[in-house]
Amino acid sequence: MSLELFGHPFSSYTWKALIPLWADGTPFEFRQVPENETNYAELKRIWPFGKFPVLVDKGEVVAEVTCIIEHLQAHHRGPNVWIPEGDLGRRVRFLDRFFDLYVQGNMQPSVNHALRPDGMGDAYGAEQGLKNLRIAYDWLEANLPDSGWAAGETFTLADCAAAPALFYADWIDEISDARPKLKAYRARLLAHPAVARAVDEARPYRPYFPLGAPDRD
Ligand SMILES: N[C@@H](CCC(=O)N[C@@H](CS)C(=O)NCC(=O)O)C(=O)O
Repeated sequence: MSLELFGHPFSSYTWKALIPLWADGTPFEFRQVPENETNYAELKRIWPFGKFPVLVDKGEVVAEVTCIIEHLQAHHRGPNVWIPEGDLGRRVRFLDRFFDLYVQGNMQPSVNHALRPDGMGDAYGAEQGLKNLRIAYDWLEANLPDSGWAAGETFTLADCAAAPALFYADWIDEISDARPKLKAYRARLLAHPAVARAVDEARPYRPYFPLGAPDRD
């Protein structure tokens, strides 16, 4: 198989790569890490940071999931246009950065704090992250469209980033009825077939969630 994806079914950034692969019907081999020692040793050989996902395309190593999606669009084009041309494409790229940096980036300190050994956490960082996550929620509530996807009518890179970011962010700080547009957008994302598949395939791993997975979704 020419395409291999190293990742984990519960990992948010792995979802971001799986969603476009599945939505396009692109064949690939999934190499789960870190539990599979052979796969993990191979991942660390090709990408010494050991972070995932990483795509390997006939020997070419592509890290960073936004770059993976750009690579898929350039070399394994399917029915979806992940990054359109022009102003729409620039909006898509901006929103992709927004979901990675301002949503995932601000929820991650809470997860890190919970994962660290006693006395080694960063309660202040977690609290600051939560404060900024709520600012990100407010920004999205004010700037998301009432229907469709993050950047308009088509499902793009921005939505691939949004789906895992909002799925897990809601577990850390629930998106309440006070933010109806954001809540409805998250629900539309979870109803997308590729996202629903990611949610289902991650289900067995929910006990791993360090803050305790809520009984919803
Ligand atoms: N900036 C990277 C982030 C990748 C990342 O942080 N992945 C997490 C899993 S969601 C990971 O590899 N965690 C394990 C580790 O840091 O060793 C991307 O966009 O691909």
